[in-house]
Amino acid sequence: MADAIAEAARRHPAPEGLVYTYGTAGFRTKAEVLDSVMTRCGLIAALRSRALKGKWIGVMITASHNPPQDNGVKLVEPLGNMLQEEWEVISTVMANKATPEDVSKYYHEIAAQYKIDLSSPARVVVARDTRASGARLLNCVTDGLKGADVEYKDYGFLTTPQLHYMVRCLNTEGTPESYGIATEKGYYEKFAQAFKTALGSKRPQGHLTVDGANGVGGPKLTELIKYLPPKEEGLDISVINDNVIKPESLNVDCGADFVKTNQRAPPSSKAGPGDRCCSLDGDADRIVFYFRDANNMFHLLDGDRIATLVASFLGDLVRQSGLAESIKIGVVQTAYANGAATNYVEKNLKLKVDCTATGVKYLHHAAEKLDVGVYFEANGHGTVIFSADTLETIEKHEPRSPAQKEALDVLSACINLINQAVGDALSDMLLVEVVLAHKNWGPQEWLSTYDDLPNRLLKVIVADRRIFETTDAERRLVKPEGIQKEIDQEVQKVRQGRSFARASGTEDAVRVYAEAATRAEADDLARKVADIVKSAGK
Ligand code: 16G
Ligand code: MG
Repeated sequence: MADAIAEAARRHPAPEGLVYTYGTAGFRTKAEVLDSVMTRCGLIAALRSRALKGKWIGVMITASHNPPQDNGVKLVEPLGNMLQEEWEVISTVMANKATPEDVSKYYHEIAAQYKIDLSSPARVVVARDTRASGARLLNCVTDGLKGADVEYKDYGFLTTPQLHYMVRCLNTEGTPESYGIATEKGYYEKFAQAFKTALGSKRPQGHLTVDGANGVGGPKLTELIKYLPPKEEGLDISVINDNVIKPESLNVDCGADFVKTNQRAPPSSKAGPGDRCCSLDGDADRIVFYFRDANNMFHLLDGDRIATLVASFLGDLVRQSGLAESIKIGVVQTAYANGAATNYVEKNLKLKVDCTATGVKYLHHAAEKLDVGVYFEANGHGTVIFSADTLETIEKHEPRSPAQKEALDVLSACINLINQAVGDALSDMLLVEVVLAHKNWGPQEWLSTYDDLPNRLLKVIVADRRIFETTDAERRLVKPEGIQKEIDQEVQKVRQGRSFARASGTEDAVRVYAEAATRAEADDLARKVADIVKSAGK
């Protein structure tokens, strides 16, 4: 009998001498060397679905904020979360098999090891961002899916969070946990309705400019706007950098990563002083806000700010609903969170803060242990998740006054407005707008809640970044030996100093972060620590 698995792999041979790794955000590299990886991800998705009794598994073709010539792929678990770590390892091994026969052999080995019935149904959903290479790579994926005899749905272009949403909807259809209707229209209707209910009688002030990074988020937002209340009654949005016809402009001089890294607005932005602006990344799972003040000074409102804003609002709602005794809110950050943000959450909001390693899956995992887990990376990835018990408590709660009822209604609407499958720039954007409208705040009031400590992020190129091993949520280096002590000594020389170095999971470099009481001290500390890393990495 012909071996359909080997046949699929043969159609897209692996380039010689390349090593692939399923990293923090899946496989991600130059699009031209990804064909074989895509086909094999199709095969892995088939195995994963069969291992989970035919549940829908997601395959997203995207390279997020990377340059236009890159691409990537990530797999999505049935409830919309990221692929289990064990399967990341399996994916990595599969991606690095040399020959079609090796691929087929490994496919059958995994099936045997996990007692997977290869004749049982497998279901997979696929979507992609707007990169030029997407169509070709999609064909590579579907060749894998056909080889493994998978029932699949191709949603065409979607944002990453929309794909996560589809996966969760398909797997919960017709159950009490039903997450929504698994169509784009279903997505827009769900979030638009929740936005309207969460706003209640409040109206967002002024105008919001949204930078779509010339990626898939732009056209999807334009679609979403059609479902939102008209701008006279709701949110007045203009979308910029939404040119997906020119894929070479993706993430170029625009998008969340550009704004966060350069600490300035995209050059194309025409927003005036005090106007709220936000930028999505190339696959719209990340968002940062910003504005210019009356003196033309640029101010960034990043993931830390979204987390503090949302945590404080949810805290108020829980208290006003009479639920303060039964529901505890916690905030999850990474070491990149500004020290002032951490301090504000602990001292002012009086909420617990957890710190995890970098990467959405680590934060998500930590947030799952909380009643209400608000998790955001400073770079703008994040969302809020509510435990099953908490959802039940909220649902069963009998308000004792009209004020309690009003707060409870807004809280319930916020739960629907938040994409709990994964951090979603569009959903996060609407949530921020709801909070600002309820607080009657503009960006200046939002910024005034606390002052960020000046900070600096540097990238150090070393011979082999893998020699840098960390502990304590990446805040301390255990290897190379002795260098943490040198870093500590530098940190002690500046006021309110904090610094750490960690190997990047997405680039061949070590990242150094430093913060201190003044700009000069932060810059100086970052430089010193970068020097320590450089000499240790020679
Ligand atoms: C990936 C991660 C992001 C993390 C970043 C760190 C996901 C979806 N994305 O983009 O969470 O902040 O990597 O990059 O998990 P780095 O390791 O190069 O600093
Ligand atoms: Mg992204």
